[in-house]
Amino acid sequence: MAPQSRLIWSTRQVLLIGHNLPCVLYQSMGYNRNMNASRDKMDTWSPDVTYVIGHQRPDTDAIAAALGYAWYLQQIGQEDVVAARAGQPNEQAAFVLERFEQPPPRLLTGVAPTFGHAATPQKTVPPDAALPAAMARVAEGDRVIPVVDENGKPVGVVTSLALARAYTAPVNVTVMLAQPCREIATHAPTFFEHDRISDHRNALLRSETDDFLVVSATGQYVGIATRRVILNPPRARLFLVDHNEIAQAVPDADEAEIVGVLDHHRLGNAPTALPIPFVIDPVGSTSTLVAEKCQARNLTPPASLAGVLLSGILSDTLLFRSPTATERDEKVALWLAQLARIEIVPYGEELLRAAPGLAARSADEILDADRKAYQMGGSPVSIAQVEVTGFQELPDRREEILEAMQTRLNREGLSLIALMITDVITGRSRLLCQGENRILAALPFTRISNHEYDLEDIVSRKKQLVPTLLAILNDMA
Ligand SMILES: [Mn+2]
Repeated sequence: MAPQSRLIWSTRQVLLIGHNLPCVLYQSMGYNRNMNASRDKMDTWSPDVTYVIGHQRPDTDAIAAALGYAWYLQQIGQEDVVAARAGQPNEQAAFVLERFEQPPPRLLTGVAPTFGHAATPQKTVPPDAALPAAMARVAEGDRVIPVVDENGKPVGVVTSLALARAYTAPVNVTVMLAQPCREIATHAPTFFEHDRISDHRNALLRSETDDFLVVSATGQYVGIATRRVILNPPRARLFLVDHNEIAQAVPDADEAEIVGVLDHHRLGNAPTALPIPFVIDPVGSTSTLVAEKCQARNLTPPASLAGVLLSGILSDTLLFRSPTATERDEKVALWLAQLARIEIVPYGEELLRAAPGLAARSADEILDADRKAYQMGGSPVSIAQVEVTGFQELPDRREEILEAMQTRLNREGLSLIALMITDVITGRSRLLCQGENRILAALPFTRISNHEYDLEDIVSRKKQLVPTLLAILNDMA
């Protein structure tokens, strides 16, 4: 038996499994084990599928656009397209899925290539098999032969080098041929199939091994991953809808292949290796763009999908009251409403009321569900937005929310943190602010009380509030 191989790199945890030959399992470094364990088969991505996926903390438009555009791509003949989501749909999006009896898009919690993606399920030999069994595998072209016991657990690998040595050893040929594989099996570095390759890349570059064993969470043999494939693993194929910035995308999107973008937000995408279809069109919602694509191809979405797309438009445009709404949104919404047999105004009011309000949520949830970071005149600024149906719950929660804002201001070293509270029924907003006094003093809004301002009919963060704050902070810089 070969000497036990040394640990090539330090790990937080090392497990010993197997019985004949100790097999070292390298666990993730600097990576939350619980999070890893929750990455079960359910949300493992496949390299053969294109995922149409919206931004993190999906709202109605992100969910609707993913479902709608995946359907569109399928209709125009693209195979293996799946609608996906980067998290739990918000309450309004959940209301829409239930209202139109649509299953939610497939959840992806991360799209990093894992050892499972790099593994090939090469044929194995049992530990007691005689050497010719392994020799036959080499003749078939395998470089290493996994030795796997009756419980499906690998006990090592037989390399062609080890076989060559056994065959040239000065022993009786009959004895040599009867030797069991386990006796010449050597250790191979072993990884869990759900471990991210990028967490181990540096260690892999330093290792001298070319072949690695990959096992399931319970230690069962999954396959062999070669260094060549590990260093250039299959990537998840993502078509981004309703966002284009990697920072807002599903975790590890920087390790995926972005195959297209359909969006209505500001441009903030990293360069791609290949030319891709990339559409940013400043209409009221991405659902509008999806519906227009269907119209251009004479495709009629089924009533339920039309209802979902209509919801995306009504949600993002606040029933066309937002300054982001365009004539194109209204026009395509009429078409969808007809297909879904829905009256726009009463349904739209019902949809907007499906937002959870302030009373039902913690201050942390209210602040962090939809918060975006900006640099303004060199100062770090964070702006959250929450939709409500009336301000009646605000006085009760005001002090608690302001305290939670102060915590974030200090913790994140911000110059300003703001919470825009938008009444989607009346189309008016309030603003809660914490930050440097010189900034608060320069705010051009009517002060209602300490740290609270009346934004009147401002409802759009990106089109109204951000440009106003940007002008103030740029002036100060
Ligand atoms: Mn949108």
